[in-house]
Amino acid sequence: MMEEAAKLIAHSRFLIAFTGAGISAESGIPTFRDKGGLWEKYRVEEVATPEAFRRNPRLVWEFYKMRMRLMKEAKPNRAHLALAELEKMGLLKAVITQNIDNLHREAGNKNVVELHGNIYRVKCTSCAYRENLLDSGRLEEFLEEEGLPKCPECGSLLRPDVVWFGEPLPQEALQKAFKLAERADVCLVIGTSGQVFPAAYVPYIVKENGGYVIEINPRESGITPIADIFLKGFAGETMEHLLA
Ligand code: BV8
Ligand code: ZN
Repeated sequence: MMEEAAKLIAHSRFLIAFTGAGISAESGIPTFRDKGGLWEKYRVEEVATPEAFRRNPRLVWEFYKMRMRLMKEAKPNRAHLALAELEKMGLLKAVITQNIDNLHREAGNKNVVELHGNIYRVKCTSCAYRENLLDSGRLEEFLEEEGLPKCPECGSLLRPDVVWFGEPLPQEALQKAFKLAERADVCLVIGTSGQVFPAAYVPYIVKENGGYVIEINPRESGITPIADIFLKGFAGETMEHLLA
């Protein structure tokens, strides 16, 4: 299986990767639906929906600031670095990620499509103000602030620039992801339970267009039934074997 997968990748014409929280698990970032995952401590309805934010913005900001603190300490792991290597080799055309942890960019990938936003970006709930706290260098100060973050332009509440349940995905990112999936002859699916839509359509679109799906996951997922090759294992060591 491993050799077959390595061959498919080496001879691919248009390789893409579709990643979820599992690829960042080895960087110390908890996944959502595994044991000890995020949704065990917080109910998603309480922290990742527009209603939750309207009802209790303090709780939602507590949740996202906790994740910002965690993610800013996290480093890309061997799996992220392997994908950056594949892009450098000219094989990997894009990474389509559900993750908001910025680790694919930090690993060196240039062509990254973020379907669910980015934890370091905040946006105003009223005007068009947006800020990437990493680029503006205000992340530390922002995390120190006690009260609810307010827009410097109009004074309204700021929110995380991520996609909550019940919210539409950024149209441009979603269209780009689906076009990439249509063109892909091989799609590496790494570390996703494949339960969240419309993101999880990506591997299905690859299949519908005659592409191959290689899945890397220590356990079966919603994608496994359509995977041509299922490499049961952790992302880091499996990606290293694939590139060996
Ligand atoms: C939408 C926010 C419509 C940012 C996330 C009712 C109303 C509206 C919509 C719905 C509804 N009911 C259902 C829906 C659809 C809903 C949905 O799909 N729900 C599911 C749960 C049934 N989708 C939506 O709501 C989407 N919006 O449909 O809007 C609309 C359209 C037009 C106009 C108005 C409305 C929005 C979905 C986005 C939600 N936001 N995150 C954040 O805080 O992160 S989703 C959340 O789950 C994360 O983003 C995460 O990326 C995503 C998917 O999870 P995974 O990445 O797969 O992670 P998970 O923990 O599940 O799995 C980890 C995997 O890794 C496991 O398989 C594990 O085995 C594996 N693993 C573990 N360790 C390793 C490993 N693999 C490799 N190596 C390891 N070491
Ligand atoms: Zn504003």
